Amino acid sequence: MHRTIPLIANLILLAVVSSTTPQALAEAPPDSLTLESTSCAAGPGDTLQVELWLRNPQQPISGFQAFVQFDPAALTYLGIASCYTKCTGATDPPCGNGPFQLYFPADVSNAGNFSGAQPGELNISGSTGFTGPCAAPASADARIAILSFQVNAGLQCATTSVDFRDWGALSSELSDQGIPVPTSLVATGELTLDGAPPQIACPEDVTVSCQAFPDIGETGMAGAIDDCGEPALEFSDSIAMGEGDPELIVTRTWTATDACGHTTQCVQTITVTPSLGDGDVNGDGFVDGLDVQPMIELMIEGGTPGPAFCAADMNADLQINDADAGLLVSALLAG
Ligand SMILES: [Ca+2]
Ligand SMILES: [Ca+2]
Ligand SMILES: [Ca+2]
Repeated sequence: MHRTIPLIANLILLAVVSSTTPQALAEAPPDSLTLESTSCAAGPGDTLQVELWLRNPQQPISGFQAFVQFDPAALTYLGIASCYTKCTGATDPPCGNGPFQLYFPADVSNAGNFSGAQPGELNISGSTGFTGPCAAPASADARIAILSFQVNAGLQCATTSVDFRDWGALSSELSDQGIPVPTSLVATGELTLDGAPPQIACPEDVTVSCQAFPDIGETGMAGAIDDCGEPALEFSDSIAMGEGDPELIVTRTWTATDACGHTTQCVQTITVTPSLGDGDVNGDGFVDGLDVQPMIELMIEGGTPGPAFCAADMNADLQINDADAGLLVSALLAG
């Protein structure tokens, strides 16, 4: 007989490495222009996307100018793969939903072509229309453009950033009806260019007793390495009854995640064998009436191997049911 026990949502964070990945700005400063990269999961030859956003406008915004700079030794601008999120006229999703209609340059692929341009410089600006459906000023967060870059060769694990700059006397800023709006500029911050997932090694498959199962010292830890830093390790379990003799088969999926969000998994099989429970379901050192209620809860809700489950499994069949409750009652009556 094969019975599947409800999957346990047993996700244990074993090690967390602080991530250098900039996240989308949950709380941007008022009236800000931001450069955001949702992922640094790009290595040499990969495409890195950086989005230009209007964030948290406190007043109507009808225009912007963004003078962008990047390290041309690290990144190559991919104009054709980039796009404005034009109010109208754009063809590639999600590039058809921005607040601004008029752009300079009209084609974002030419953002690096302007008088006096230096390598690594992009100039883009735009405004809402004077009339028509795109005439309303922006009043909410809006993605203005998606800028695509190729990560240059030999840069695995290098860091870079995409920033704002001034252009002569002009600043990167928002505006309304041609009047500059005091603007907070938020650049990408440091991006680790990482195109490779971590490597992971699972612990050996093991057989442990019910009581020993929750102890990671008994079942073993996975190991993981990443070329750009220490990855985070976590696992999740799914548990099913084994065939034949009472035993539980725990399929433990280990996942290593690097700071850029690449993941690698491996699977460990843990066989849990029964052991006689002592009835101390609440773990207070006594077998008494206080153990009845948690026993009933385990009977109703089920459970997975752990101190309470194993203590309640008084007939050692890896199930908590009437038989265990009866044995507990007998133990209580026997004093
Ligand atoms: Ca990596
Ligand atoms: Ca107890
Ligand atoms: Ca039992």
